[in-house]
Amino acid sequence: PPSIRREDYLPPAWLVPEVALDFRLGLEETRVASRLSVRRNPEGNGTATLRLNGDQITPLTLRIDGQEVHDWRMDGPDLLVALPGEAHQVEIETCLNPGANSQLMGLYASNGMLCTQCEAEGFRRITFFPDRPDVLSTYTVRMRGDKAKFPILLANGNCTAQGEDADGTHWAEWHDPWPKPSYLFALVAGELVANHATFTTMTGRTVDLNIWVRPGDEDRTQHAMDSLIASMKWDEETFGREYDLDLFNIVAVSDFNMGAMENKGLNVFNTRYVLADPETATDADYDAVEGVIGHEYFHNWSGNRVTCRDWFQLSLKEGFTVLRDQLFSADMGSEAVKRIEDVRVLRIAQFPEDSGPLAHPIRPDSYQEISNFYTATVYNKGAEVIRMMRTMAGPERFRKGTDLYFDRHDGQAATCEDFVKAIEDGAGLDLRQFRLWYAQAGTPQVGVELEHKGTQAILRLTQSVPATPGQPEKQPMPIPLRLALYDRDRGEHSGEKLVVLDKDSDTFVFDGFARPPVLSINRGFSAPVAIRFPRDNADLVFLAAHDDDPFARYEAMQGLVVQHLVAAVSGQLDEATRAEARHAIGEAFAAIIADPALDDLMRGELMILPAETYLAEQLAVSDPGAIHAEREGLKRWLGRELAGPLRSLHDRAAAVAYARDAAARGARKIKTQALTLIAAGDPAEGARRAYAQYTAADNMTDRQGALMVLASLDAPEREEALADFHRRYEGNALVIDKWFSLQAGSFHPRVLEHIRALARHPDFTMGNPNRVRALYMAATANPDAFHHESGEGYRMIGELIRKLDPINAQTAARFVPALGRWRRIEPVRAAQMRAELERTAAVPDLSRDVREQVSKSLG
Ligand code: HT7
Ligand code: ZN
Repeated sequence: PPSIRREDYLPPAWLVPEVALDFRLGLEETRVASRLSVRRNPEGNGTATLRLNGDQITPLTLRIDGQEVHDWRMDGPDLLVALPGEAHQVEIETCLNPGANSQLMGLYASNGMLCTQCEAEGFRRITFFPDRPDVLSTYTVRMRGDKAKFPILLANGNCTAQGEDADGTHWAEWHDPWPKPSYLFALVAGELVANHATFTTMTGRTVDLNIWVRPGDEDRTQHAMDSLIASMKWDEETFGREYDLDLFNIVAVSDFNMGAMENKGLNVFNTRYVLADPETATDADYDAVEGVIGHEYFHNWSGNRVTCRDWFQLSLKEGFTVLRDQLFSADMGSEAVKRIEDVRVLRIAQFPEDSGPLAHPIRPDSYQEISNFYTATVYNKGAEVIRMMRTMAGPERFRKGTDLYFDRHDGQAATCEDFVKAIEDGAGLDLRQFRLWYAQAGTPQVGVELEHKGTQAILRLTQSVPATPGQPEKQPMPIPLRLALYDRDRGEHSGEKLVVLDKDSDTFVFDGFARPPVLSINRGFSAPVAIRFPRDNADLVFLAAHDDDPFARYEAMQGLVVQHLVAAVSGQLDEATRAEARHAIGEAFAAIIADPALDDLMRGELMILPAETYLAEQLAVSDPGAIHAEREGLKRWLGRELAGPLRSLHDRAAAVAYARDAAARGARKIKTQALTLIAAGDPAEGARRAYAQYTAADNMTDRQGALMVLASLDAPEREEALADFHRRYEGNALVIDKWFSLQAGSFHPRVLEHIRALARHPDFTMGNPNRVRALYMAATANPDAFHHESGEGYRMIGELIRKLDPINAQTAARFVPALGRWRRIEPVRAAQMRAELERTAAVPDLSRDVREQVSKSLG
């Protein structure tokens, strides 16, 4: 398939100021009549040909200014028609079968309900249109359908009229006054009930809020509603952004390709990010609901009021909105814990992407299929890049920049360059060199050396940005590093500093140190870089115990373990060094368990061992089996060494009653962490405690945590608890997803056999992305399964991709990057991974989504 290139951007030749859509709704047949008012764009190339994008649709009729015409032609999936004048009315009819739409893009059926997903290019599966984000139109939508099947009819904006007829149908008309690109169009029809509330905006307007779900689910929507109201208030207070319609609707659907969609005034959500109650949702699920509700709501300004000029600018809305949702969640809970969680996600999901065959800048230069670019790089690294500007400017000046951005570009389709310029002008920063962060892929490696001479601490920093596909040479980028130098006797520092490394290498001198200080660097993870700083265990133990930056404290703990495990898997450890490192780690763990100044949420973060993917990232080529064995070996050792303190911790946490406050959530977090280590050290004791935790649980966090531990054990309690869980939650799709994930993610010796059996379970279906992800994403993330030395895990994922591709290409393509990492894996496994990619590449009718990912992964 051809690549679309950023440098080829041309403004649209024709604009569409107004659109009227008329839907006759049916699950098997929906008729769509569209009327587009089109006019020539003075900034376009003057062509008389109007190009209307389509995808798997054909025009039934085409009228220009009321007259049926036949001299149109198709150019592949697109419809071309020549228009003589400056402005015309174009009317087109199409006919769709939503029930047969398994790709879940465009108009589709989900559990008897009709709904749409148009980002990025789904609108062209509904009707012919210039389906590009820089064509903004006001929409009027009429829809008619069987009242019994579709009692609720929703679209963007406000409902302006409705009625019913004697034939059992009813209709509604919706009008959205805000011009928007087609990707923000939405329509929903079905049997739904609402949790309703109101919000009074900063200027005193009342907004009606509805969260629509299937009857029976309404009791699980209050957390989503509270999160929505908190988001609306937070955006007013933090970014000065007020909601701009009288109505805000959210609809939850069970079949959805991603998390949620920010359609103007009518957000559509995966049920997973709406429904929550203590019995069925974990604390992590609650946090995810809050974060995604906030994220979609914040898009109303960062995405909808100011949208993207073209899809290369995706990070303009996604990177910025992720930053906004991260700041929101930090304000709602623990800032320190949220930062650690966000960095963990970045390291597990984005760092491997940035160092593999699919690496791309946050503003890509080309793509074949845009759906493949909804990546951790565009989203999470995009957020980090904007966060760096905020760090350099400080929050107040950054706010001046964002105010200027919203003022300047309200109602426009903007670029990343527009954003940077507004921050530059509003915050008063010079961002000339900083723009490289938008253009260069790859995670910068920052080398650190600290020398002590007389009373001076001399800090030497170097940077190198690795070569990535299509970018062999890189230039140095400005890297803001927050740092502190600790007096190791007093355990204090004399103030944090911000240095900006903007050259290949630089030296910074700090005076006033009689003894060599301990360096705390990249505090708060001020830059998304990899720090290369080999250091003594003693310094790391010092920082893990003393650093007043919670992230740096976490980082020291991680460093201690990473340094040890990387040396262990590289075969560089003699027994004495292993014992010394384990001792240091054990001491640091014991201190964390005992530290009365720590809250349990933070204690829980400090006790999380680095992920295996992050460990693999430290090595040019890794053996996943060796990494897994060493990491599990350390867990076993910690479980035995700290058996007493871990049991006391588990007992203490188990005595805390269920509540949603931070203290009780912290107790639940450390409860399962303690249990995991106890089980590693003593499986019989682990099984006994886990089963007790499972049966006593009055909430999903405890129940899932206990079941997770049991799922990895070869104990009789395992089968009993798994069977009970399935019985208890039969019919609750989101909880049954957990049942699939827990088993696929387990370290049970027969995990691959279990996964094969689960794929044949009557509850498994390829038609529901949540279920597919529950089983197979968990399997892909499980080194015991995916990297099994037999190669069976790779074969399973290869088969999945090929089988799923014709059903849901977007979801299938998301499994390719795991196989695409073959170059970084030891040769025997690498050959097996590559073979699966080649087998997939040989399939003749592969989707564009999978084809792009596979060919780049092999290339
Ligand atoms: N902006 C939304 C993107 C999205 C999407 C993209 C491709 C295919 C399906 C999709 N569903 C939603 C989600 C967001 O970032 O808010
Ligand atoms: Zn988004």
